[in-house]
Amino acid sequence: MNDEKKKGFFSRFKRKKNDEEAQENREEPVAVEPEQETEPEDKPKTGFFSKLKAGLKKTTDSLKGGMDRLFLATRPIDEDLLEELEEMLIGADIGVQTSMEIIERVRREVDRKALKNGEELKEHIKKELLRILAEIPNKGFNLDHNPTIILVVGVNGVGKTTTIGKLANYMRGQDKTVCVCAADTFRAAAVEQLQIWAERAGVDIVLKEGSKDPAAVVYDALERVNETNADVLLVDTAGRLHNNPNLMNELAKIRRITTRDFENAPHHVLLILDAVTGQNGLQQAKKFVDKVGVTDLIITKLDGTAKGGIAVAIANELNMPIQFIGVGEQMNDLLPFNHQDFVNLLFKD
Ligand SMILES: Nc1nc2c(ncn2[C@@H]2O[C@H](COP(=O)(O)OP(=O)(O)O)[C@@H](O)[C@H]2O)c(=O)[nH]1
Ligand SMILES: [Mg+2]
Repeated sequence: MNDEKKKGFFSRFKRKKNDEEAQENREEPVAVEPEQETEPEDKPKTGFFSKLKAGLKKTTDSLKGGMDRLFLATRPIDEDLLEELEEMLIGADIGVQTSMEIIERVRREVDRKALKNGEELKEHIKKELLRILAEIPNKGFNLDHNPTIILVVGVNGVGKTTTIGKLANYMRGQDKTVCVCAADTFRAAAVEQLQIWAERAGVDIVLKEGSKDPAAVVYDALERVNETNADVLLVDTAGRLHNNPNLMNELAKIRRITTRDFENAPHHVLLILDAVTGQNGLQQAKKFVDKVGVTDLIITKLDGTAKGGIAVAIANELNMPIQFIGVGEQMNDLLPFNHQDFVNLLFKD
């Protein structure tokens, strides 16, 4: 594990404690069942890696056939191979733009005879994907502000409420006191759903029975956080269609309210994206980025798609860091995103 990776990992949840404790956090990012699996030798034995592996299984299974054909030491790099490679990358939903970018660079390497065969090509592709992900500006998902105010946004059904439940649980595991705010007042069921998650995660919740005014609920939540000195406030929001101007105005209003009460708030605006929706989600995502000042991404439902490469396309095309990924519906199915683990797993032998 190199220093860059360590740094990225630690900066996600910077704590003002000593390194030893930080190391403990790194060992157990989420409480997961240990599994009987062989992990790469350079990996610490944590449930984290096997959970990631299980979450990406559909994608790795679908990539495997192509890799077995393409990445062979005996296979010279010619036009046929590059065409198949492009197909494979686009098939994994890495996206046309990102795939072309990679192929372009591969061609350059081939031209200067730096790549001789499929095996070397595989290493090069991994390097390219890592470069793409590493070049995305990323301040890390720190919770340094007291309180840290986090808005969670995205279209309907992408997994906002579920992810808030998982995040609340995760942060509690980091010894943070968390409060969640039910500002999706659009549907009554949304409030109930968040209540269930808050109970599961054992965190405080602010809601307003029968209210149709999300800003009013947020206002109450800010007051509560002030009173209770909670470390983190997670605000759930409604996710009607991205092209509904009212939703964007509502989100902008929520933003303003938090800024008025707390310096530099909101400290994170998390855009939740559903991996199953693939490229379609990307167009919608751009609207949120433009309109509500998204700072970080969380990609959900990676367990439900064979096209997990979408994570790379999304991060690259939005030029935004992915902080977590969702790999299931349970509380522990949220993993801090680490691009090295992700790329290594996609291109594992
Ligand atoms: N398989 C899977 N399902 C998920 C994940 N995240 C959320 N879901 C499911 O997606 C559906 C919509 O989630 P919800 O949180 O209500 O979305 P919201 O409308 O954005 O708040 C629910 O059935 C969740 O259980 C994930 O990472 N994997
Ligand atoms: Mg919801």
